[in-house]
Amino acid sequence: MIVAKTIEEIQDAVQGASVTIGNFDGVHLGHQKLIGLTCDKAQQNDLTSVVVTFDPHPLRVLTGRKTPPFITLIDQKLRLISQYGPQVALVLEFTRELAALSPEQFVKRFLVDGLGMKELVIGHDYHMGKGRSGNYGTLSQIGEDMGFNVERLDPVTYDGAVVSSTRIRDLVHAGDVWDAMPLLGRFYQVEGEVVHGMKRGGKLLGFPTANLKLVDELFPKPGVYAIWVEVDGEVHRGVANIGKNPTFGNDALSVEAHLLDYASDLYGRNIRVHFVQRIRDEKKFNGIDELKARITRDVEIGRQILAEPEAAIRLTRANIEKAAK
Ligand code: RBF
Ligand code: MG
Repeated sequence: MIVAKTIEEIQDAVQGASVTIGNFDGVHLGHQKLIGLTCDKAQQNDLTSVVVTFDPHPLRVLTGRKTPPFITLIDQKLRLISQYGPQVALVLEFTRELAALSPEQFVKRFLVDGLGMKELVIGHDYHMGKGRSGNYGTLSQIGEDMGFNVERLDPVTYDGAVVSSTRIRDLVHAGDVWDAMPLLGRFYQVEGEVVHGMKRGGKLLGFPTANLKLVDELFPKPGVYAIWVEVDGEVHRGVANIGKNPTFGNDALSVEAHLLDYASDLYGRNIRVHFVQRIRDEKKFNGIDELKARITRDVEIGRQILAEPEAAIRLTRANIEKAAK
């Protein structure tokens, strides 16, 4: 997948495109289906498949606020999008000037003149342009004038409710990572660099942890989780604690992973943490021995949860395949 930030970079390579456009936060089942259909239409009509998205997220620019925390950061989003097969991702810088364009202006400049768009695939609730005035109806009309076809997909539902970034954010925020998994088609994941923590874990407790460098993204609510940890493409079992370590009274939130059966230290390395299931709330213990005993139990529970890796991995794959249809 080619990643471009401007039309100029790809204009010569893309002469005729099948396009889907959106924020795609989380690259969830609904997004996966949009991207899949965009690729199918490209193949059928001899076009280039292009995913158009924005960075920063329009909400950040338009509200000036930091909330909500997003499910995916841009690099992670692009890596996930690439798994669903588009040839090009165009990441347009979202600015107030861009937001002020009418749908006609935006579509003409970027999608029609820029990419030679012939097919546009949009989600059921898609809106774009100044005052969000571009919707399925107005875009179809613009398409008739400018020579492209618009297809709107019905919402993807799971368990009787629409799959949406908001629903996934709420689940993860509540710690319900296991329930977010089928909506994402994979476990909820965060990635980042391992930084130096409080140095208590290994020596004092006998459970060394890799502390993630925190960036502005969505984390499950404080508590203990069974996790998979990816290090350089290898997958390890682990348990994570998210919280302020009330037993020791830290001020700052930390996200730390204790890897089962893996002893090397991970400082400076990049790891990806997949949250499988929530085990319990974080607690203030009366001393180190009580905390150690409880972590020992967490590790046992973690092993049980992760005992069937194949089954868990098959489950995420099945969801991805289902979404691709
Ligand atoms: N610290 C707490 O104060 N309360 C907890 O309930 C708690 N649970 C933990 C569970 C696991 C599986 C791990 C790895 C750590 C936990 N910790 C908890 C964090 C512990 O205090 C921390 O790893 C050390 O203080 C080193 O930073
Ligand atoms: Mg640590």
